[in-house]
Amino acid sequence: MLYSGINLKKFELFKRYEKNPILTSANWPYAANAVFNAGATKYNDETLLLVRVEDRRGFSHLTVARSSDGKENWKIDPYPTLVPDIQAQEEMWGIEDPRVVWLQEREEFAITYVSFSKGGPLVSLAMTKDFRNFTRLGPVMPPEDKDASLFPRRFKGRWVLIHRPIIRGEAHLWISFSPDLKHWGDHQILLPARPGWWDSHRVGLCPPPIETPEGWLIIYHGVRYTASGSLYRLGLALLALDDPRRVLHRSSEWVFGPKEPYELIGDVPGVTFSCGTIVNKDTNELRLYYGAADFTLCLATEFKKESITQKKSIEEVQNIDT
Ligand code: BMA
Repeated sequence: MLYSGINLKKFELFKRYEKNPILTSANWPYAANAVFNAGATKYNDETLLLVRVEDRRGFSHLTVARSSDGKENWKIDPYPTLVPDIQAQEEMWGIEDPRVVWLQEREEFAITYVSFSKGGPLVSLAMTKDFRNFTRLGPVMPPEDKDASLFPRRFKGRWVLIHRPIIRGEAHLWISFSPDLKHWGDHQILLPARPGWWDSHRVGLCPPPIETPEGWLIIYHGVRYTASGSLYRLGLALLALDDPRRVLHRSSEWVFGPKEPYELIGDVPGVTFSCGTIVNKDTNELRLYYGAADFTLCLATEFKKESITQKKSIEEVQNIDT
């Protein structure tokens, strides 16, 4: 294990977009308190963000914003796109933090999101082909559970979900398996929080796993409690391509964290929290969309010449430990 200070002189892996934040409640076509933590995907040659919008009751819903370059000129749906189902008890206090994955086998997008129920936050699943009509498959994990995403395909016939239950006060990444997206089992801890480290108090999956030739790239958030609140930063891990239960690497340092005023001032200061990335294979660019201080939506791009989606640069840029 390398001493964690050793990389201090190395450059940053992500470069913030100079016009951050890219979306705020001031841009919204209707009244909103905050817009943040958006799922991201490509749809009809555009970048589509499924943005978490918090209203002034403190409840959240999801609204689509589209842009041809993923940076500017956002076209925002004039009304909420996916609202809590008031018939469904588990959505009574809103829906939050979506992760969007294209399932080629089913030819539809899967959206895992947090439903806020009386019993606490839980993981729900909805499907869509067009971001207009949604089919809710209902809760897939009971409270308290969040930060979930499917992998885009089955492994040995089973769908795989990464999620983050809180059990006995401990918050680790877990992995679970299902033959039908409904019945889940073979649960096990995938990536634990690390006492004493920057990710000591909680960890949770950020965007959906990204497939690379060397493995599934996982961007996760780690939380450290401090005297002035929690710090939410991002770290990396790599899972085996054929068996995502196998962790090949995990970065010792965080790769992104709150620094700019818009990340340090907001409803929850000190938070950088991502639910979506877009990988452009032609330009080798990875765009990370992230919520800043639970208040606005921002963009950072991975700007190393050799992408972090290539093994060489993962090892060069990060002092990776297993
Ligand atoms: C987490 C989630 C996120 C939020 C973060 C920081 O538990 O609820 O939606 O951004 O806390 O408040």
